Amino acid sequence: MWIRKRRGWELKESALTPESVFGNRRRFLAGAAGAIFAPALLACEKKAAAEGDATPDPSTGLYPVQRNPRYALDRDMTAEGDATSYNNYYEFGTSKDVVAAAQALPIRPWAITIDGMVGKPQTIAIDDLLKQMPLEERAYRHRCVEAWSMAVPWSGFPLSALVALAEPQAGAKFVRFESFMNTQAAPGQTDPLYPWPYVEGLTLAEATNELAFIATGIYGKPLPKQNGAPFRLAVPWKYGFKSAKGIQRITFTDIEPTGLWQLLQSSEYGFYANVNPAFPHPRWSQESERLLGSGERVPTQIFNGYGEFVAGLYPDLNDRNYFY
Ligand SMILES: Nc1nc2c(c(=O)[nH]1)N[C@H]1C(S)=C(S)[C@@H](COP(=O)(O)O)O[C@H]1N2
Ligand SMILES: [Mo]
Repeated sequence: MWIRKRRGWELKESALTPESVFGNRRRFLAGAAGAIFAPALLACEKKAAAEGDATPDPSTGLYPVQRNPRYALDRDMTAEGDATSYNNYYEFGTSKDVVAAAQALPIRPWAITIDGMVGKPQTIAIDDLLKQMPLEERAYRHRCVEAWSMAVPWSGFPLSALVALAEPQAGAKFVRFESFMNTQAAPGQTDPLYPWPYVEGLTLAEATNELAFIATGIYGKPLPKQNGAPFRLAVPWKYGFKSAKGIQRITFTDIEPTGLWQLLQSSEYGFYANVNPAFPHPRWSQESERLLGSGERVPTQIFNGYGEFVAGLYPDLNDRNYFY
């Protein structure tokens, strides 16, 4: 069995095993096509890593920020080394080992464009935005749809503060998050099997729920590139793929946004994707999860344990549409 105690230095090796038990995320894609593109991708990844962008992060001095005690954990915090070395970031490759490749992404200058159905459309530089936002730390659980999980201290601000800045129009019902597009830095984005850029969406009610958080830091420091620097979502009651990384554009709309995973395989990845152990993924159970680091398996909770905050958003807990 692959459930055993793992130490930090063993992570790279252990990272290869667990998801193969459930089947690779992209196994639904034609196996032959995947095999053809994989070697080209590896060569690109190495090149990008070698060219890495080493500009110091100008937001370093902002952290650490005060922890908000309202959001309690039911488990130990994941070790920093585990949360920052086992990542999903398909722009930089399909393995969990994207740290080196992700360093090629330039994260300054970086602007966030707010557009669509808003009273205050604007493009704002990340460091100007950080000065205006109420920064705090929140310890949140994170549950990947692949059934691994972690608990991390994000730094950042409530998404509702950014929604307020945008002044959504009365007809706006959804918020669409679009991540960066940079085929020079991100070799995964040259893989034609994926409909880049990465897109995700929330209803406006979800976006203004107190739990919805924009993370700009983690472990009292600016976000590392592999964790989505400089600006990502953290919506801990949903499967991890909803928490888009490397966001550059936020659009308010009356049309339900279609995420990248949903576009790829709508029978497996839907719009809501709220965590629920009672609804299995078509190819694996969601009843339990593997903690990054210890490898311990624990039961998965509905809404990832955040039901007290968000259950009211979803009128029918038996409706599968809310849970994939
Ligand atoms: N842009 C982008 N955002 C993304 C992903 C991605 O591939 N690209 N992967 C998602 C998935 S599946 C998960 S589990 C989390 C992983 O975040 P982490 O690497 O910081 O743990 O990011 C999510 N956001
Ligand atoms: Mo994920």
